[in-house]
Order: sequence, then C-alpha cells, then structure tokens
Amino acid sequence: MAHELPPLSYDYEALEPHIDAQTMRLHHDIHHLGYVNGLNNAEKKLAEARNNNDYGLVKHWEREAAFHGAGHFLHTIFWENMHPSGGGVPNGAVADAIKSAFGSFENFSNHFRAAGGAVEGSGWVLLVKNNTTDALDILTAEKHQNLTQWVVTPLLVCDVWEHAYYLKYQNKRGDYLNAFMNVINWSDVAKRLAS
Ligand code: MN3
Repeated sequence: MAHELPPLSYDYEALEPHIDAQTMRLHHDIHHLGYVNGLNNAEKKLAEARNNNDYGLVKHWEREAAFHGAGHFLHTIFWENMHPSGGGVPNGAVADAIKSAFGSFENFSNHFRAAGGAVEGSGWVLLVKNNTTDALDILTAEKHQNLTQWVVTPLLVCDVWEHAYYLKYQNKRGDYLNAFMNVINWSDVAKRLAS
C-alpha cells in the first residue's frame, strides 16, 4: 500500500513564534510530500525489479528507499514531537530516563542542542532509546539516513536541514534549536518511550 502524507494535528501557524507558518507550510506540504512520493516510487521500482528478476538498478533504488523512507518516517515523528502547548521539562518516566542517561535535564538539553548545531550540512539530531540496553542516547544523522546505530527507536527528532529554519532564523541554527525546545511535545516522547 502506498505511503501517504500524514496531516498535521495543528494549524500551520500554531507553533509561532518559535516555528513560523510559512516554514511549516513549505516543510510539510512540499518537502515532506516529496519524500512520500520518492519512497513510493522506490518501492514500486523495487517491486518491478522482483517481478522482472532484473536487479541492474537495485543499488540505486535501495539508496532512494533509504533516503526518502528515512525522510518520510523522521518527518512523521517530527510533526508529532511538536505541539503548540509544548516545551518546558518532562516529568515521569521520560524525566527519569533522561536523568539516568545524561545526569540532568540541563545536560541533555545542552548535549542535544550542541549535537544538532554540529551536524555537517543537512541532517537531524535525535534522542533515541537503545532497544538492546534500554538506555537513552543522543545521535545525529546526515541527510536522513546516514550515521546511526541500528538498534534504536527515535523518541524526539529535530530537523536541522536549512529548509527547517532558514526563512526565520537564516544562518542561526542555534537560535532555531533553542526555539525548538519551546515546542517539544513531551507527552508524545513519553508515549514513544513506553511503546
Ligand atoms: Mn525537513
């Protein structure tokens, strides 16, 4: 079954002033849709390869599936990770897991924003749960699909591609990362940690 662009659960302008409406509109309606279409096309081409038993372009389509698939699934998490009434500090199990992994929420916040600011080119910073150790960790990705540990579940992801912040923040990615902290939907993070 084809993948579809998931609707936002809030209005484009709902995250202002932290994330502006025009960025949300372009980011969701154009960029994310491009990844959905790219993933569907790659899966179609790989199905054709199986049907024809012709794998001459398998490397190309697997790369396309990784790029567009990671792009689609990360953006889907990203929209749900944000909420107009988000921000602040987590409580309960998320707070406990962050304290256990990083020592304090402040340590987590500093590490998360520094790692996001240090991504070379386009990518993501991710708070993840390692499914082997159950511990939380902070990882980064270049593009959508490069750099990871394969046994992790993303709990909180922040897009640091320029399209995510350049209209409002220009070159100041650090200001964007600071603003992102004000819209984090910690309830969604808690739901992902518990699942
Ligand atoms: Mn993006």
